[in-house]
Amino acid sequence: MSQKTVRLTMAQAVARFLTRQLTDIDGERVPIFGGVFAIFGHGNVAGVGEALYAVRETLPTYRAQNEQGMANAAIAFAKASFRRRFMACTSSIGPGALNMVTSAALAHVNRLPVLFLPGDVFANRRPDPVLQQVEGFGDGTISANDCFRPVSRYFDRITRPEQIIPALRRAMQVLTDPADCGPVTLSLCQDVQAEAYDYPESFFDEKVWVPRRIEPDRDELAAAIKMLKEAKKPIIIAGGGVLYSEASAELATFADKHGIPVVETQAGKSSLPHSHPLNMGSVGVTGTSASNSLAEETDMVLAVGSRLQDFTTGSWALFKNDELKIVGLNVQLFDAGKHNGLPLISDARVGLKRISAGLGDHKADSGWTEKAKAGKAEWLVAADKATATTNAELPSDAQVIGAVQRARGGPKSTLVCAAGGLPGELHKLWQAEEPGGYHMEYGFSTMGYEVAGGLGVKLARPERDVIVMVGDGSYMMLNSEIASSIMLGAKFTIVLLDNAGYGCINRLQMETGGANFNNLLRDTHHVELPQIDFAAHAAAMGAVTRKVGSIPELETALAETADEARTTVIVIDTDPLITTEAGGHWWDVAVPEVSEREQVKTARQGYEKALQSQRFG
Ligand SMILES: Cc1ncc(C[n+]2csc(CCOP(=O)(O)OP(=O)(O)O)c2C)c(N)n1
Ligand SMILES: [Mg+2]
Repeated sequence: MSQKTVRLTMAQAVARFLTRQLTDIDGERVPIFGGVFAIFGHGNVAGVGEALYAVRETLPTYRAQNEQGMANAAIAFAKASFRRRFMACTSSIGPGALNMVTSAALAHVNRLPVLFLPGDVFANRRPDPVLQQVEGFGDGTISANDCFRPVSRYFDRITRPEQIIPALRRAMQVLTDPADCGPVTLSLCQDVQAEAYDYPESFFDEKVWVPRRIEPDRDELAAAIKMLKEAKKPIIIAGGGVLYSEASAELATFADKHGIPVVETQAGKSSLPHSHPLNMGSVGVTGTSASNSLAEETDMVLAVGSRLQDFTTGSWALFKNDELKIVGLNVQLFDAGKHNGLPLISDARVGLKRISAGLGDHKADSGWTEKAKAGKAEWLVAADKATATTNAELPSDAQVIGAVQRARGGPKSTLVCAAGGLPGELHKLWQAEEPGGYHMEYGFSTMGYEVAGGLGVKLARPERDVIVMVGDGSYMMLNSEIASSIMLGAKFTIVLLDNAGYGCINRLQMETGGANFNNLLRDTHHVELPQIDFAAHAAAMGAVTRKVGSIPELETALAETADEARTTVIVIDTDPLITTEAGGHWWDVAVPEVSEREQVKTARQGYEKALQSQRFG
């Protein structure tokens, strides 16, 4: 057999292969890789850098400011694309590579696709130790990039140029597989990037990837239908899998037809429009009173595309019905069978359709459906109260959310957030009308995701009004991709809530009996209290900036800057102590068993009592 071959370096083979991977979006063939984020160093500039230059017209390379920032932007791109498209990230060896490890974990937890291409040490070991090489005394095969292993769905180290052929094929399988989807790391030894090989031409044939929609197993489906028919008080938990399967229309039809209320996780919020009568809103620790009162009573949870993390289940103390049964409708058995749930392995869209067909005209008790609607009406009154305008000198996060919603909310906006007090408030209060209109990274809740995430969302969805809400702490941790957004003309709006510290952790500290210590800036060891001028800081990177002194001023600034051509940062001072009282649920945060502080002893008593409501296993 004589295969036609083409002589390329390994890095050139990677670049060419990536350009040939396509997908189909609404009948249009588009590259599946939206581009490559790159920060070069000696570990990738000569090999990968030269190769990316050659394909720059078809596979754009974007220069970022920080490897974690660029990786977070790439992950946000994939999330905003409902995993249908994704990006690659290349770094040098050592610090550049390890700056991406946190992002790899973020993608791993959130089941989001991203291709990491960090440079690695010389496979031939001739110049060892190279600059930035970590040397293992007892293991010659170890390099810093081994840190990617536990946080990659697939890891490979490329020590010969031909290894890239099976490695890239496997990488594409993992990136596009609905169940295994997550970060892939191909660690590219520097010398091997530059080595030539005669690659089969067929390796570079165009390939169109379409999402696999798994049909449910007949017996699992029958069991799930039977359980739903027998259930007196069923609810649906909508997780991120509903959005990734683009199953919103099927979920709405299902809820309407069978009268089953829907509660949303952080990743699943915006699965149904806020205005849908059976969308009860957020569930769990940051849940609405409407969702949580149903969850307390429910005898049957249909969890669709959810990891059932502790914020969703109220650390497994939320569900109070002894008869509770769980069906896990999920592409991944690992999630589907959690907490003794009946697994229903299926794509969300297909699974909902099949269950609905099996249920026929079956409807949940009308009393249950009516109770849900009444609970929602009651919740909306509480939510309106929390988000109403105010002239307070230091408004609450909820009041800022209300202002952003009034000025710029609506079907065209996408709200981006990740960590701090805001995710809980937004989960309860933000009103998303379109799938993906709410973009919350709350699997890893990584401080610093917000600004970089805004960039990734804007690159994926340029038609949307992207609004990032971020606390002062998260902003300080990672903000430099503002400069990248100016460079790329990928404009979005940042609303920065400055409460002078880690407000949510300070509140958690107080709730667990702790002294106010090391969270708010005023409670830290300091010689001088920092007075950070965030507007000046963002302006120095080229952003349009405003500092506003009240909620009405914020609304005006948001309206006035809506059409700015550049990324805009609006800063407002907020109260670190106020949160929305309505809704919510206990969260398991371990309180010390012994302490000299009376407040800790009291908190411990409350903690031990709360633990009694927890179901285990
Ligand atoms: C990288 C990272 N480090 C630490 C934490 C723990 N943490 C969660 S929220 C938070 C404080 C966030 O402060 P800020 O952004 O100002 O929001 P606020 O709590 O004031 O609303 C911290 C330290 C985290 N989630 N991510
Ligand atoms: Mg803060």
